[in-house]
Amino acid sequence: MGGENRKSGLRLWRNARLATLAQGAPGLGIVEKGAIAVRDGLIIYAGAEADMPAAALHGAETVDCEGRWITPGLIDCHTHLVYAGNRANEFEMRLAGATYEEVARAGGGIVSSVKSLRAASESELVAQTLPRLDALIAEGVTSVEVKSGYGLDLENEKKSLRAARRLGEERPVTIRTTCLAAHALPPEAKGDKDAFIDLVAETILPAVAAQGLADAVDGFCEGIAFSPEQMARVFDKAKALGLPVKLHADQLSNLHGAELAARYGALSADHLEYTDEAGAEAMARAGTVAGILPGAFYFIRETKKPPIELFRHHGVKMAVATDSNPGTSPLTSLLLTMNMAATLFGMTVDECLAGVTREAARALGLLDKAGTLEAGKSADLAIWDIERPAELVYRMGFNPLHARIWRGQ
Ligand code: DI6
Ligand code: FE
Repeated sequence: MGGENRKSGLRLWRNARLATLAQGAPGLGIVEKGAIAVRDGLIIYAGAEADMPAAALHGAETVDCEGRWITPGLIDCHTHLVYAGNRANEFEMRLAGATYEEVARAGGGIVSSVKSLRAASESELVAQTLPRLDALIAEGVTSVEVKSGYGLDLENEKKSLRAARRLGEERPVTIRTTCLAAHALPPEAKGDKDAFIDLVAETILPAVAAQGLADAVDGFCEGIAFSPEQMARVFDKAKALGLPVKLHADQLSNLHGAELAARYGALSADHLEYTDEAGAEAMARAGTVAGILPGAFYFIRETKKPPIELFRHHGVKMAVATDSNPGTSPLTSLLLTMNMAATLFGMTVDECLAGVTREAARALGLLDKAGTLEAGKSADLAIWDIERPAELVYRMGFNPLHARIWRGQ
């Protein structure tokens, strides 16, 4: 019996304190004397140890957590992790007084990362990205969204998405890919945004969809990028191809990107510094998650904060993510990101922790598989050497991860 259970991959983590983040549970869904049972990589029980169906677990491979806290594995639901080189030079320009928009208009910005990415092979891209992914994984991250958007032509967008998929073969982590071809105008488009949007909608998206390279479609709706009308064309095509959408919205100005995203039933609208009440209402009605990205706000020294209070008031779910990218958020710590969301935006500990677990899963369309400690979900766990969950948000630059479990391993 015991031997059979071992063979069937039955595993038990006991003597733990759980922050289940279970849907409908108050706060963090805390269980003080908890246990988690896992079979074949899926959670079959998460709750009070005393209530566990003990007989069925006889002979399970058991880990005594010695009172440590277990949360769902963390989820980074917005990254541009795949890129080549870096933009430390632009950081120095900005320190000397240039703004992010000025650097972009002077031919730096996203376009300089496009040059570097086009010059790199797929294997070089993977090799350059793995240290960033490893930094996330070291803090208990078990799922990561990865966008393209530095290729900006068919071959290089496909190369980026293939590199992103390969990350999930190189490391024990769930990767969700997003095609962000509508990120910036490449030099060869010679200023013709509409023609480039044609290329995205008529060539890049269909090819990427046909090859199964993207799980979703994103765009940058902004004065320095694409208009709401141009993004709508991209979204119409994404919908026709059966791909969910999301949007970089209202980051530097209010083009009503939040409403546009909501109109298309977007999984999430992200950044949102300039979103107004109509935008928050539209997102609430559509069930579009707000992706809160304090790393970019901090790094480009934005002063306008996203309207957290409006999101709360209207019941918009909030995810928290690194936005890891070479230009505006060279950040590979989801723990530090939570601290920023709390300190800079006034999000609570519970909101921050939900933002990197349950709400991040929702923002990726993964809530049925991950993001909470509930039976039926993937056994993605983070086990922490902490006395209380607030420590995960409170510290800066300290990693209390004790162990990380992905799909039961
Ligand atoms: N908004 C951002 O903050 C990043 N992309 C986007 O659409 C910036 C990406 C970069 O500067 O490389
Ligand atoms: Fe981004």
